[in-house]
Amino acid sequence: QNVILVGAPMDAGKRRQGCRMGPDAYRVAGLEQALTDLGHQVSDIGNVSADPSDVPEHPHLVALPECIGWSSALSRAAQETAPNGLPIFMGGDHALSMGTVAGMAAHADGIGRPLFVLWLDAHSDFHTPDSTGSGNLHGTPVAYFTGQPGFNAFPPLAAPIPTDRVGMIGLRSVDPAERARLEQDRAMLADMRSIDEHGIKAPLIAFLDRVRAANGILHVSLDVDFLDPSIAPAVGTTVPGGATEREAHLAMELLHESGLVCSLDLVELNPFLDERGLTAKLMVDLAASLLGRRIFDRPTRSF
Ligand code: DIR
Ligand code: MN
Ligand code: MN
Ligand code: MN
Repeated sequence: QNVILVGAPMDAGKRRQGCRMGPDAYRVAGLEQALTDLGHQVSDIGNVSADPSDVPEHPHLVALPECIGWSSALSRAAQETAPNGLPIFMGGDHALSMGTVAGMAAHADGIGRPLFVLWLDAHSDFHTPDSTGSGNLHGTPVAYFTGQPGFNAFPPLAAPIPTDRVGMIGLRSVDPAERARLEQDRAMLADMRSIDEHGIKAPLIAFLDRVRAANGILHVSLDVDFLDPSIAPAVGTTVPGGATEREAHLAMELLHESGLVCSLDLVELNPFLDERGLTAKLMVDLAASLLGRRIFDRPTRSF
């Protein structure tokens, strides 16, 4: 398979800085080699930069013009790379998904297949510019690409994604305004309790069945804080009680087996907060599992 690494050193989606170093951390941690070793044709096209924007700064929203500039640039990067392989967007903070998902949705629309989005995150990132208390736009991408109101300053969506094509797994920090809106909506929500009760396989397979039944393709957006902070400390918004290393690998292996994944965001890695590259290396290993790394094929004789 062709895999295209796209650097997205976006740091504008929140106040705390450091995610701009993410793409280089993935390069240093050996992402390209790990995927090449699996037999893929991997190319690293370098880093995207934000388009200029003439929207004025906003009194409450952090770095609004820069976030808009990243959205258009990354939407274009997605539409340019997706016809040639599976793009991996090396972030960068989670506001980058405004652009990558919008671009992938336009691509999917062009090939006549619905785009589904799997959001692996402690947070639902379902604030609108009107509901965000922090003003950090990394808390808003899902609301944007599903066409919620309040995003008039942002690039118009070629193909808004209906909320019933969104699955969220790993939730454990949802603000009241997000929760109120999610409860009205039709996204598939698996909070940490669901994982505790049913394991991570059950909600994931249920969602993948939805994608397959609709002949869809799947964009995966992996936020570092999906993972438990004890194994993934390099993120500005740690929330205790996250996915374990084994749960995360199982999810990646099931995603690989599904054959449905068309694109991947790796977001919120802040290498400035990492411990000897631990988090960067774990994210590389998870990407490798998603791209086919496994111990044995299944079914195997080993039970
Ligand atoms: C948080 C953002 N709910 C906010 N969430 C994060 O600022 O509104 N997403 N960190 O991953
Ligand atoms: Mn997020
Ligand atoms: Mn998060
Ligand atoms: Mn918040």
